[in-house]
Amino acid sequence: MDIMTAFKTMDYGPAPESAAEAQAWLERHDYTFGHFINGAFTTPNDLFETRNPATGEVLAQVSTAGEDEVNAAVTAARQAQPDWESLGGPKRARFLYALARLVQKNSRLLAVLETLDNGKPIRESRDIDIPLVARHFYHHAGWAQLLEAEFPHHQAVGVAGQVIPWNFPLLMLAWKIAPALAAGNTVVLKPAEYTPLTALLFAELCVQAGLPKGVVNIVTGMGATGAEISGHPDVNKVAFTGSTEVGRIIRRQTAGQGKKLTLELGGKSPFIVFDDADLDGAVEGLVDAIWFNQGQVCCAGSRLLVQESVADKLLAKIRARMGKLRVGAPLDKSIDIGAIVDPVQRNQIADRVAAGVAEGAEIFQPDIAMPEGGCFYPPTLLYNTEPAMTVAQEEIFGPVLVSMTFRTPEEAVQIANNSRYGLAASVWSENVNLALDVAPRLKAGIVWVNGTNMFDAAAGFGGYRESGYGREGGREGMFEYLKPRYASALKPVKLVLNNEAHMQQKLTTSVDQTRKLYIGGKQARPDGGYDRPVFGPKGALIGQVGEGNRKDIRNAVEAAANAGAWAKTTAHNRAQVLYYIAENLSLRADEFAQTLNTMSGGSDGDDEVRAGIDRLFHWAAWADKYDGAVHSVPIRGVALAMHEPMGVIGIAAPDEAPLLGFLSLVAPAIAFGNRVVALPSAHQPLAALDMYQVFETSDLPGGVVNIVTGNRDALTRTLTEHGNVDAMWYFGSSEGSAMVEAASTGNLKRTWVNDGFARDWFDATQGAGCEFRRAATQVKNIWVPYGE
Ligand code: TAP
Repeated sequence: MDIMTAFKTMDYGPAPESAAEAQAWLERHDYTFGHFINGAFTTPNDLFETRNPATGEVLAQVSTAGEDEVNAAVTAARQAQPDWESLGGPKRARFLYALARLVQKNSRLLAVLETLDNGKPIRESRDIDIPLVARHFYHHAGWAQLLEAEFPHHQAVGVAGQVIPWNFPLLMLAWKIAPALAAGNTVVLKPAEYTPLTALLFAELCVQAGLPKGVVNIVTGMGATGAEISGHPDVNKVAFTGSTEVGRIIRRQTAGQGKKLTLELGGKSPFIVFDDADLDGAVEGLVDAIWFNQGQVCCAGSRLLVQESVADKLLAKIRARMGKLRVGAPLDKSIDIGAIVDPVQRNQIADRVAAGVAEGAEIFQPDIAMPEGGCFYPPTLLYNTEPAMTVAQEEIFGPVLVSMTFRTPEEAVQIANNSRYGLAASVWSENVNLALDVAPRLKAGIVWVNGTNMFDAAAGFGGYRESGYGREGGREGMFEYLKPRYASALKPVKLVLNNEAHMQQKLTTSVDQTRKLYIGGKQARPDGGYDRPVFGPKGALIGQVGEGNRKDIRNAVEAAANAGAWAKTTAHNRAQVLYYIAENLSLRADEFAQTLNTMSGGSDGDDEVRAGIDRLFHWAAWADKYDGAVHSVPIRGVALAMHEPMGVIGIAAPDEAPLLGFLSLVAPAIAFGNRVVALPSAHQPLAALDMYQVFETSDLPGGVVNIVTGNRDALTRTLTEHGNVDAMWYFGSSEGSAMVEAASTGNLKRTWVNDGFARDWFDATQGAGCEFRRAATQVKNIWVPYGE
């Protein structure tokens, strides 16, 4: 083509990136790879192929790790961990810094290899994925440097088992490995079967960086290999990114194993366009939201919600823009949309689109050139859809935008939140008041205002609801790889004489007072109409409490859910109520001490009441001081990290310190705006129950704290399985902890359990440390770029 013709047509010419270096690297390895265990590659065995999805050609053969290989990797990580941790943060920082430098030095090779293996456009791997990988290692070199000062009283968790998906192979590896190493953990990581190559190249960089043997181990394989890692008894922490379905399996598998768990799962993120938005800007935003990485992005803006008055105009602009998208060879620098990772995925996308059309959605696909061969799918718009349709509820995980309309901001929020997911959201409006009013109301871990898909190592990433829990990046991400130092020294809870056993005894004494349940701010008779006796240490009947059942739990959860105004009241008001509760408890201190002594047979009830009052003061003081942050992210604008309440928290209070334990859990929960359904100590419930009289006189709105007694294990299960409970805290036996973790899988609620260990509730760190603040809140990051 001559210059004049090119000028007249303004067509893009081909601009292919060379694959020669990546091919040479593959050739050096004879196109065959073993696992990277204890600092060296193993002899390849049990091979499977990894292919270039753009052409279908086989790139290399990779080994499948079975039980033996995973054992060897975990053993290597275990042996390396103590020395790695005791190196100290500043020395570990040097290694992380070296890895960051090596990623930068090899960035072109890494980008090309990523594009070959995954099919994503080289523009994205070169300009987004790999720079973010380097950024992640630099950022976490910083955390390693500052660890002792910034995370006092904490230590590494131990060996981290990490399983990642195929959509951002090296970036997900960086999100997992960098914080783990910074905190002093060692790792065993499995990349996805479709995209193992950059992880194997990264293993070589670990050797070049002089990383001690066994600190990083990479094993390849399929889902079964992932399951070997997540279920391994010697793995202390599991970090998983992938589908909600597999996340659930891992939650169930690890229940009761005492492992720390983070799940970064799927999403169906809303992209909300108000009528005053810059529509052209929003269209470009959509290109990034849903056609970035072929839409194979967990936080893809896959649900377009557009205000009805501008819907036709915006959809016309979107159609026109779609007609200009270039689908083609991913190594070509001028294409927008590359290949879908595998034919299995492409077929799944096609099936889901067909199902949407069958459900009544209308479809638009632009008339653009599609490559011949390879695994490609055209950019697609499904419109005239309804919020209840499957395509509006379930991930398609491809370049498919599903559009619907709304009339008012309230309706936009309602439709946006009508999802089991809660990963990200994007809000488009030129009215800052509107955008910043809507952002906090969206149930999502990340909200972008007039932007989308902005990521940075300094800002935590992670979801609400069934998009998983835990954050990756930032200070909050570091906590996921640390545990409090005192945790290693805890002793198992002492088994107390079970109240149930006493119940076989004949009731010979009568008591004059029966404590009721406390639901919605009112004392309530249990639904079943039965009471249960409470016995003193020598078997004497000392009181009766309500025999609550499933119905009572449901009523209590409903009351808690209806008390949502508590989250919106000012922190100052919440503090005042807590001060008032403390004051009213202190007026009745002697009476509470007497009840505690009667229940325990001891004489130190007054110590516990005093400590309980202090605890209430402590959390009253904190109510208006747990500030968020403004992250230092590389945009012209701000990323605001806000601490939001979890919502409704179920609390099964401990047997040890039955009043102090109860108050130590309920007080931080309500201080930060949560509502609570609490189950007091099973065998010493009376003092905690008497708190309802204190609550009633302390201006605590009805429904903020609800108390139900009865068969604690059965009530705990009902509470944990309840779909409207957002988090469950359990302090009891190891069996109970396992049950709670297993039963939480329904709505993937956050759990906080004691694994059967007793803490010292009188101790300031164990009974009121920073983990209470973190358990009571979740971080929402709101990105607000600015400038004309
Ligand atoms: P999954 O099928 O869940 O696979 C993720 C990883 O888990 C892969 O390495 C997979 O191995 C492995 N795996 C499969 N079954 C397992 C089991 N029973 N136990 C342990 N590991 C197991 O997800 P995917 O299809 O690769 O990725 C797409 C999903 O990831 C989407 O839902 C997306 O939203 C989500 N995602 C979320 C995020 C964040 S940050 N929230 C980021 C990226 C992706 P194989 O590769 O061999 O199957």
